[in-house]
Amino acid sequence: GHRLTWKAYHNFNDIVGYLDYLAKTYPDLCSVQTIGTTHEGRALKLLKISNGHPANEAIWIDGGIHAREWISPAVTTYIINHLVENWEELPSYLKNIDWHILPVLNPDGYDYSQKFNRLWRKNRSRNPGSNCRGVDLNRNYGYMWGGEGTSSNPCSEVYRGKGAFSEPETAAVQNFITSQRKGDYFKAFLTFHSYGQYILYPWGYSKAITPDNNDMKLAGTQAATAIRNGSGATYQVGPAAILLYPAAGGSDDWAKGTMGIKYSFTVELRDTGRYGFILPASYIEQSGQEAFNFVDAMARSVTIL
Ligand code: 0X9
Ligand code: ZN
Repeated sequence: GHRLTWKAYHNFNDIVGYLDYLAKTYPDLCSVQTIGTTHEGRALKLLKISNGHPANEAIWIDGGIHAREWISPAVTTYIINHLVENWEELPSYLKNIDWHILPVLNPDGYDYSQKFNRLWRKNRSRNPGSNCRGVDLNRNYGYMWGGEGTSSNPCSEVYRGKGAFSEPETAAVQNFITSQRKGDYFKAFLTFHSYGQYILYPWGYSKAITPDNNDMKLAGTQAATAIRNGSGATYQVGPAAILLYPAAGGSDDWAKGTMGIKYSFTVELRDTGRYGFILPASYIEQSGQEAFNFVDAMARSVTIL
């Protein structure tokens, strides 16, 4: 294991090596857990950062569910680095949280996008009866699975899979989150994508508005303000189906609708279209700082100050 730079996009093995390095270097703060195994046999490794206080609440962060959105694993590892390397100086509302961070939820797809097809989106599962590979993992979660904005065609970029949680990656997330302390241990569920500069919250499956829409809007707006105060970048805030498009089976809807995690957000990172998915690595530091400011604002919003 070893540290990472923020000047290049790293491959999956290097990212996992970084998690292992942290667990070895900071054993009182960091631990690595394998929550599942992909179709191609890669371990889904999650980093827990915690001071071990039993009263802590938790925040979930994942990245890399869509293979081609390389900025996402880059910023989730940036967030990890920022938390761990500055731990002693962090405010107590950040230190009294159990952080569960999975930087690469779709490592098979990520690897494929680095080696063979830069714009690959799905995982790499085989689909019986079809020559097309892969399921869109953000159409495979169990809340309103199969609805609008999804496809039953294995060749589609938004193929939902043959059933909810049919994929090892989504099943691993479901198993892990349901296996954690019950009650409202998880205060927030945050998932990083690109691109477009949006802070999205449920619902994604339909344009229906949640009963607590105003709470989500407030937390989202405060986070957008924190980002803007940092870098000047503008992030739009709103319900996913309205601001973007309806798409069912997303992880954000499942976190809120099934798991009851009130503050569930999808962040679409930089940029607004100039480079799109092919964002140059020179944007990692700036995007990482924006994502950290987002997470910091969320942690403030969801915990008692
Ligand atoms: O379509 C998606 O999965 C996300 N956009 S992306 O361009 N990164 O693919 C948006 C997901 C928003 N949430 C839901 N629709 N549930
Ligand atoms: Zn995405």
